[in-house]
Amino acid sequence: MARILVTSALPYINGVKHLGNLAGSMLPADVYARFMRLQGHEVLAICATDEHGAPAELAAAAVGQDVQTYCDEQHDIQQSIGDQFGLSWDYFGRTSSARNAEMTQRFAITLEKNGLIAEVVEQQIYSIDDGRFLPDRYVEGICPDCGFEKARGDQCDNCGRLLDPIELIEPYSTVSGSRNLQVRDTRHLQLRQTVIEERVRAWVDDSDGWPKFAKSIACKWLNEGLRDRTITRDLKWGVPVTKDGVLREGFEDKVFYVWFDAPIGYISATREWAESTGRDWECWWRTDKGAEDVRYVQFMGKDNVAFHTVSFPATLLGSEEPWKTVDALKAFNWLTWYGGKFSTSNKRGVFMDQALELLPADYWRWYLTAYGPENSDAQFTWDHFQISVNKDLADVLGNFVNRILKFGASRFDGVTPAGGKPGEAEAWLAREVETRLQAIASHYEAMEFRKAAAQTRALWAAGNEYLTKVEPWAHFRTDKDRAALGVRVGINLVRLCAIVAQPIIPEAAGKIFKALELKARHPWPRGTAAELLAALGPGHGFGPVEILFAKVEDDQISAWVERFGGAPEP
Ligand code: B3M
Ligand code: ZN
Repeated sequence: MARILVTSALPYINGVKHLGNLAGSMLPADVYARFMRLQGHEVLAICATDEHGAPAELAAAAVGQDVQTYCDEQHDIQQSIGDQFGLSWDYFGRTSSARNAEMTQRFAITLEKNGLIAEVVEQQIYSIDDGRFLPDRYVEGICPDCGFEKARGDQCDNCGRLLDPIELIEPYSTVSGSRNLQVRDTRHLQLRQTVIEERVRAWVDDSDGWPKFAKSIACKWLNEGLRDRTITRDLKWGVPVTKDGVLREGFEDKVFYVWFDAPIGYISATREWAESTGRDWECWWRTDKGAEDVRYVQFMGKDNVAFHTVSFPATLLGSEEPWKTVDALKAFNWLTWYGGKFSTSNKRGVFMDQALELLPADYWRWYLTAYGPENSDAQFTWDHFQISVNKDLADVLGNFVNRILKFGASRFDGVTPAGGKPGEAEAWLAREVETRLQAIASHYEAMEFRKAAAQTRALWAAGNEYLTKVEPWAHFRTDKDRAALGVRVGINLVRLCAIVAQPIIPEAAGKIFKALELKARHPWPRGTAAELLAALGPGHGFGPVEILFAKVEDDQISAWVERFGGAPEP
């Protein structure tokens, strides 16, 4: 039994997340955590809302709330939607917690002691009409690279380039729209990544467990050479910058940059989990306190990789303290909305709360795992969604489970019958079960979620194929033993199909277990296929299953296309 720490990129607080956010970090983290728990490992799954910085301030201002109230509300909303999606975090924290402020300040002080933080004077845009500096998203203008007219101060959404606000052409304030701006000097702290570059490089080179995609992104950044990075901002909302226990002189109106305190949130959230449950947190995070045998796995979208493979490790390694660093980092591509962007700011696409208004979580969990943006971008379209869930969930899984349970209930009174000798069909099925179970487990181990889903579906498909081979309904009158065997083996196969479905569609799996009069959760199957297919012997009761998955109908799809649109805006 291993100890596995799972974190998913922390969702920004600025509104309910869209399906792309879910597919690229929170959902695969949950599927992985669930699988590992079923394997008997001790899993700690940590997530939190990422609450600081310009995005939070701007989102609060847009709805006329003060930012603390806004964050309190949005945190609860995201937590509740996560629960409804079955995201089984052990703890869902907040980066605005007192713990996180304390840990962030402590890291900064340690890094400074180690010569890795420098105070510098920088040029930033100051708005005379707003009476404030305009960091990051507080300023927009024309992208110097591609000419896009609404490039943000930190990044151009059109060409993806990271920007410095003073590079924008014809900048204006997003607070007031004012163009009455100046470039002024302002004092900031920089993390001297250039000093620690070689250590980070050696650490990345050493990492052999990372999936290729994440590693290639990390290497790309390292090859371009690291730059010192400003880790403070002229903002009010964030972790205050302290020194010797008081606000740092000259930094009274500044806070740490959101990307400095957010990953530290993984640690502080673990600590809060420990404090609230009377557990130990250091055995998860300090290699001198037992964390050297933790396997730490991170999940995130590709745009977050640099922060997790370079900046955050620079913080951890630079502290010269024995912090646990990531062992395997799984990065995802984009889920696109008809080839275009899902967008929080433009409300384009389907958001997590809306998705649950349309269909239960398992439909989305299945679709986003089986067809997620894993090795390339993946396109969400309503048609593809409809075809996929109808086929996989209703036709393949639902149909198999329903057929056998219904027939068994009507002909064998809802009790697994005795009789019959396993033959060729059962031998074929046993081989099938053995290969699929092995494949599913090894794909999960390798964090290949689409492949794990495809093999899961293949096992369900084997169920239908088995029934076609043995046709218990055709033999019921002429050879009752033969029909009995088909039903008994079929029911055992239903059980296995539900067991392997648990990581992705836990609710449906639970319904099947209930119909089989079994407990709600089952560890990963162990034993030979023949044993597994005989796990429920004669005399085991079962009932009909509630409808597992209703088909998504054409008129539903038309209504949703109407409501959400069916193509990206130009
Ligand atoms: N809040 C999510 C994002 O960029 C960002 C992740 C932080 S992880 C420490 O979508
Ligand atoms: Zn651009």
